[in-house]
Amino acid sequence: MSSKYGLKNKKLAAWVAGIEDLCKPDKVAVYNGSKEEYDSLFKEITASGLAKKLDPEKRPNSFHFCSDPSDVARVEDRTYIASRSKDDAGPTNNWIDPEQLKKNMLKLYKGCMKGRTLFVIPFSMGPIGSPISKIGIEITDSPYVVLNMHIMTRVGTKVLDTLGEDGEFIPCLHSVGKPLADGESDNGKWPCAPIEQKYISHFPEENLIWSYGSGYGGNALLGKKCLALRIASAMARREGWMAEHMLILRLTNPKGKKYHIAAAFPSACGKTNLAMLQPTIPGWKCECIGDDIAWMKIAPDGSLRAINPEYGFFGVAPGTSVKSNPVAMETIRANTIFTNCVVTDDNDVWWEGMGTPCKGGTDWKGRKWTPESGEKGAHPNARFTAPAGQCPVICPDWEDPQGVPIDIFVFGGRRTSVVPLVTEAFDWDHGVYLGATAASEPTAAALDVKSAIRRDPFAMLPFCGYNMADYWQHWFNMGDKLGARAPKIFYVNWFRKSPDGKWLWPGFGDNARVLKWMCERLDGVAKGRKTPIGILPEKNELDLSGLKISGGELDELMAVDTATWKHELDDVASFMGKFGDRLPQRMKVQFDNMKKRLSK
Ligand code: OXD
Ligand code: MN
Repeated sequence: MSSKYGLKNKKLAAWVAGIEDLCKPDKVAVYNGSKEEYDSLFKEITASGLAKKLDPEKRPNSFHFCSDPSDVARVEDRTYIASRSKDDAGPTNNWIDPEQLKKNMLKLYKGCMKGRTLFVIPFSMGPIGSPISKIGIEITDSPYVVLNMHIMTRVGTKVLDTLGEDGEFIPCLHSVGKPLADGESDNGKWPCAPIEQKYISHFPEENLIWSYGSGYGGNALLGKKCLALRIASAMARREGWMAEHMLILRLTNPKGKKYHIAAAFPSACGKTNLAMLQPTIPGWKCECIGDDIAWMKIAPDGSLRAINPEYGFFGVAPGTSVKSNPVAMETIRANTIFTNCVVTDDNDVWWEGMGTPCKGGTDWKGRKWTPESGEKGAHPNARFTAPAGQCPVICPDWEDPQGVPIDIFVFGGRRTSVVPLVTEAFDWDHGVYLGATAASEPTAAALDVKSAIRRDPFAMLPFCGYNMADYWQHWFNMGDKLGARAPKIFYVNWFRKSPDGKWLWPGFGDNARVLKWMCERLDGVAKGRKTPIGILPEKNELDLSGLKISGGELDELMAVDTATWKHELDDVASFMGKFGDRLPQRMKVQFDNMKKRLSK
């Protein structure tokens, strides 16, 4: 028997009925994921003024949204991990008692969808039917969310068919938190709730997500950061797999040998650029599998297999140009949703750092704008949402349900000093230490930029759904299970500067030279040299052919200064101290070993 909305899954039918009763929408619609439904929803919301259709000659089938100025990014202070015990959330997460949180949020949810449609979005994170994939259902009252989820995940009837009558799913409840009075409409304005009413809540012990008050990005597209990282990381620990904030790429050498690399970097360190890298070294080819999240399981043959659970890219627009990322520019040429960019007078999009001039248009706040206006036209976190399948260098196996075998893990951050271009970990445990101590400098706006570094372990600081110390232990455990099949681990820093402030490394396509060295280490071709912090390339091992870089610059790029590294250890010690006796013993051993090596 199916429910009144044709939902055959019993748990789903009961959940939808309960939420309808609580939130009191005017209508309920189950999103079937067809092109017709996508197009007709866009027709409706362009007519309402919420979205603007861009010139189809310049940007076919693409749309632009302006959000509310109070709703432009992930809100980390309003993001909660509600486990029963505070210690299980750990010192790096915002914790609230789950009972209390539910009480607060139920009050907000009561009648919150009045005047709106409640959409039910069935979605799969990962190829439908893959042994690594998971099914989620998002209930939302935001058409913006429906349309973005259509691009970012696999949605619709095919997911419901896979779910069947008794299948398991992760319930994700979302509301913009702006009920409408009788006869009231949004009048084309982005609906959301004030900041103190925004909640992005995770209940990892129940695999449950409740989000209220924000319609933007990771706060509202619940498949991404909420499910695929925070909830999935907690599930992965319980079930013995890995959910990581990592891009995935395939590198092929001139002989046709393939290497698969998964890399974790904090936000604003060029993850999407690396995922779409075009090597400058002849004969090497790079293909993209994912740009933000990797789910990995140990296969029966002992290899670690990774899938990209997403179906699209939700990328930062400002700074994306033909020079910085030509592949991304090609990916977003059509069928793309833009948010908070400039809409030009000739009805295309533009942003700062696009590399082309703009005479004028409408800024992200909906005001007339010209380059002389004195303010940025696009919000710094303006975004594009584009189908991954449109990426010209998408790997032919990106949707392989079995995933790709990972050979190399890379961690990194943005450091203008101290950290060399590339370091290889001595072994798995040392690699876990490198990931755990990853740090980055903020890109701008910090008052004391020189000393301000943020420890962002495994780039998971805002995304780990449980105690970070237990997460490190999980990494040690995975290494034990993988044994000789464990990927090699490296740490990179593309951002080192000379004392007079010059970038020492060209970055972008030239980063392939560093990846090449990693592959050669894997194959035992490059020898490397031991230093107290790890293995660095031996002189002449890095392929610099055709690059203008002096011997002196290379020495600076690779320099390991023991005094500054000892100083760095003080900061690591105070960070690790936060975790008390939950800190894994093996992490303490790694710290002590590092200290000993630096004192020799
Ligand atoms: C993202 C992030 O948006 O990591 O992907 O902040
Ligand atoms: Mn990310």
